[in-house]
Amino acid sequence: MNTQPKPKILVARAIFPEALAKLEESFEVRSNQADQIFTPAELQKELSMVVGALVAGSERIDANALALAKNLKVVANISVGYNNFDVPAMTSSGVMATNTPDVLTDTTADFGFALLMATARRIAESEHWLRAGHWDKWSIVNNPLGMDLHHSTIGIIGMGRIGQGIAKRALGFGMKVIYYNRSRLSETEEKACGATHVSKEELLRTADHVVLVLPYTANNHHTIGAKEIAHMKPTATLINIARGGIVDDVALAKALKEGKLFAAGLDVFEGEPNVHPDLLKLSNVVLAPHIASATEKTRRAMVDLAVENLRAALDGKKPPSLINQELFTG
Ligand code: 8YV
Repeated sequence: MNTQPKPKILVARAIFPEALAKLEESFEVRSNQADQIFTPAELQKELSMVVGALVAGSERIDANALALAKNLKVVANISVGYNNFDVPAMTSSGVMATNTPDVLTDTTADFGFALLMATARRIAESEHWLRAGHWDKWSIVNNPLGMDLHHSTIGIIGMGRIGQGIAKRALGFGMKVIYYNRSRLSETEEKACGATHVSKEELLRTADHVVLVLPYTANNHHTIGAKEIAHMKPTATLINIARGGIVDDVALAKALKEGKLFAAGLDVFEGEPNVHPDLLKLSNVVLAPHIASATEKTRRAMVDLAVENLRAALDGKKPPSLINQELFTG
């Protein structure tokens, strides 16, 4: 019989019970199934007691969080975006950082497209109109009239896996696809999604629908603000499934209110889970609570990949989605 004590890990947010039960076979798990988000002081204390942790976007892993974490080897994010990680601080503390790419690409691209359709065709607003009893007042001209997707131009900012997934869906709608990305795709990749690389300004000026799918970094803060919105067509829609902070929410609310943009669809917000009150007052914005990856199948796959990353790191193997590669020397 193995009498070795099981290594201690932290599961910082609620996960699927079967995944937790499986972890408990190999680890002593400090779990947070009550899902009360830790304060920074609580997180620091929790991390000081474990060798590995599963976290989500709600946990900021920085020098402060790591200050007492003398035995910590790995923090596995249940998320592809990792702007909640201070990667240099993790690397200098010798803590492996991992994320969950690929498993959520199609689900997130589906949602980006759904949000675009809901926004351009005013689906949420129409439902409110129906529920408010206005249907009997319908007419050819007095319906919530939307904007077409088919044969329009979609402009995608951030052309990674999810951006390319959205482009491929857009092709099925006969849309012209233009994109702006820090580095241009290869010719083969561009061909696969029928996409043409343009400057950010050209994209903003010519797209009927602008979709944001870029990762958040300090350099990307307010990629879309008043100046950028001023370049856009007043008939255009803006979709943000990337991260809060990429759009200046105050400038966006002002533009939507003043009719400088047709509509916006937002899954992410500055300071979420709070939403700027100016956005809450508007009818030409579709608001979603950061659910782009939220299907049961995909959330399970994200948890499973995060667990795989954690187990590999603690077994001395290379985690499949290691971010700070320099920490693996094996
Ligand atoms: C997560 C996400 O729901 O993967 C991402 O980058 O934004 C979402 O899938 C969220 O970050 C929870 O950790």
